[in-house]
Amino acid sequence: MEEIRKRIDSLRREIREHDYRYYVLDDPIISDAEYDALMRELVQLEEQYPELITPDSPTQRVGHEPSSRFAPVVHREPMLSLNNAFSLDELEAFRERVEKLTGQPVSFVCELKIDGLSVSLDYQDGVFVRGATRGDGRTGEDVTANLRTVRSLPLRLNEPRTINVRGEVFINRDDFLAFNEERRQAGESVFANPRNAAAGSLRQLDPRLTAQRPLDIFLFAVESRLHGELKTQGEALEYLRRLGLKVNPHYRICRSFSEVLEFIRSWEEKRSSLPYEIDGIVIKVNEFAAQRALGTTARSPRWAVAYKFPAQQVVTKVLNIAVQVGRTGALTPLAELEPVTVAGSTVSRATLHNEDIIKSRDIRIGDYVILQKAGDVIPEIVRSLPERRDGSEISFKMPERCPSCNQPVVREAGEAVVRCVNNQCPAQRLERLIHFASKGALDIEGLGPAIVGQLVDAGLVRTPADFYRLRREDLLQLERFGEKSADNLLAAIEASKGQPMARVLFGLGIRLVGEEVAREVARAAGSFPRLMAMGKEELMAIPAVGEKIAQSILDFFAVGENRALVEELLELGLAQEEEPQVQEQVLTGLTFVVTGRLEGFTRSEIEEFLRSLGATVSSSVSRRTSYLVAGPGGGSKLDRAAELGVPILSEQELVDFLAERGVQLDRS
Ligand code: 0OX
Repeated sequence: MEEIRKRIDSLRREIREHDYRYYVLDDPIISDAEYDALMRELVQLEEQYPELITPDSPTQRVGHEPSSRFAPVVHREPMLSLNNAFSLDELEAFRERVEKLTGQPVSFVCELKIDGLSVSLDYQDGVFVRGATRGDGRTGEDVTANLRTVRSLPLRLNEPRTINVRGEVFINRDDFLAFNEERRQAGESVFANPRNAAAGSLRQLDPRLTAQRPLDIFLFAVESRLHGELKTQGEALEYLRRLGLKVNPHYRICRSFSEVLEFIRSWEEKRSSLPYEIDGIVIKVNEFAAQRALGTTARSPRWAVAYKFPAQQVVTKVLNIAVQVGRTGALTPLAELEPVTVAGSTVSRATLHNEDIIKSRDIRIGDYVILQKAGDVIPEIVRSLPERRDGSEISFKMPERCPSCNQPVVREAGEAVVRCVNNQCPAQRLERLIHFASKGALDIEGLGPAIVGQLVDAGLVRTPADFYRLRREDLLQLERFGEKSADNLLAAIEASKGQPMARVLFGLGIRLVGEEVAREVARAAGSFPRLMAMGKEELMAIPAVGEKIAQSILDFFAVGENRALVEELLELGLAQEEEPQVQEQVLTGLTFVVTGRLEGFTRSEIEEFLRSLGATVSSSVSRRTSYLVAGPGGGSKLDRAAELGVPILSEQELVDFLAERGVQLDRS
């Protein structure tokens, strides 16, 4: 018994830790399958020994505690989670239970299990008024402002209904890869998979950042109040679609269980052809009457089950753990693997992200490890196989000095990343030069990593400005350079002088300044001299620039060498002035709330526009609100504004208000 109690305690501790990493940090260190295994072991033990159940056991709640960063939302109906079936046997058990409990034949609806995060949406008189995460199933987080930025989420339904619906927010695989690449290039940490990226994006504190994330949504449930007028899940899905909500088209109503099995089989094969990740199939009893008869447990409905696809895992060996120094100085451990094929491609390397992950997964050089392709995207080392060790394995330790420049590295408090902070570090310099010439930046044809390396080794190039001082005779001395290739490269370098400021800015490799941010900053500043003169407030007035980005830009230009580089580039003829499009900040100090339906814009467009003029935009009316902008269907915000004496502007009045301040607001 004591043994059991100990095991239960240790499982609970482990699960809590993983919950925290998964839900709070968006940075899990074990696979879903492993997590499920821990949870199942705990559930089984508690079933055997119910006297050991405590109210704070992870089995006693559905999800995670809502974080205090967002306002809590109590779900009118709890957001249930799904029981999993990991084998066809377990699926068969589900069917038998359903048949036994209903005592009659039922039909099923099979849906793709979208690998994202569940949300609840409230529409009032057809207008999207609130959205929340699932949280612990009873209380979630108010992420309305962030959900408003999801383009496929209609802010108004086709019918003026008051309704609660549920769905899954996710990111397409390609969008995820591009987004991660952009983060990598901007020196930011990358997400392990699309699900984490979606979760992190939806729980951004600044909706302007969420707006730049490629979030998407599928809806799959209506509140039970509608179960009178709608008789089946199939009808509910059709109805959601009629309302204008996005419903995944690949669902099927199955009259028999063999059709369910056929559906599962066919999607196991086809899943990789979908643009988004699915991690299984959800099987739901179709008839709402039968659903009601089956009921729910505290955690999940008895009328539904999630069949989880087996993860694609293989075993391979870690030959070495190398440490790469990135452009921003981040040291990243990289496992070099004995090449294996997993989910259709050969993998010989896998990032280990950071030291903490290597420690927690206990991965040593020489270990056999389980390699998984999470949803066919990025290969990931899930864990080591200690039972296969022979004693020759070597523990990994992050070097205390940069492997390139030998200067001491630093790890900032609260950060998992170790950095080389030596601006002169050769590895960083090389990466910065490669980045400067790369496709998203100056896009200099023929100036790829190998040639840049050659130029650096020959002592011809130290900073990006040196590219523009290369001479024909310099290149001709180099191996593999003939007259033609030298001329071509010089022409490509010369041509890059015409690239817009945004690309040069991105090419500088300022931390947190990705392509998109660089475009917005360049547009707002108009020129480098103006940008270098901007203060923090001014920078932060640019949509897409939050405090961290503003600080990063200031830090960059505070370094004399960086300013000198930009000045040299300008002298060489790069980034010549463009028309400044900087908006005068005529609304600084004013707070706006926008409600109801507007004619010429979406609400988020008008909000972004107001912000670009210096206004603060809030989602609720308070004493601090300067103006409420209200279109038809405004609802409760109008009452609140009237109550507090907050002036209300119609759309036309807003246009006039802005015109008086010299700003033209064009309806499209
Ligand atoms: C999904 C998905 C998730 C309704 C009752 C319990 C779970 N990830 O695609 N959940 C549900 O259903 C809810 N359906 C789905 N398709």
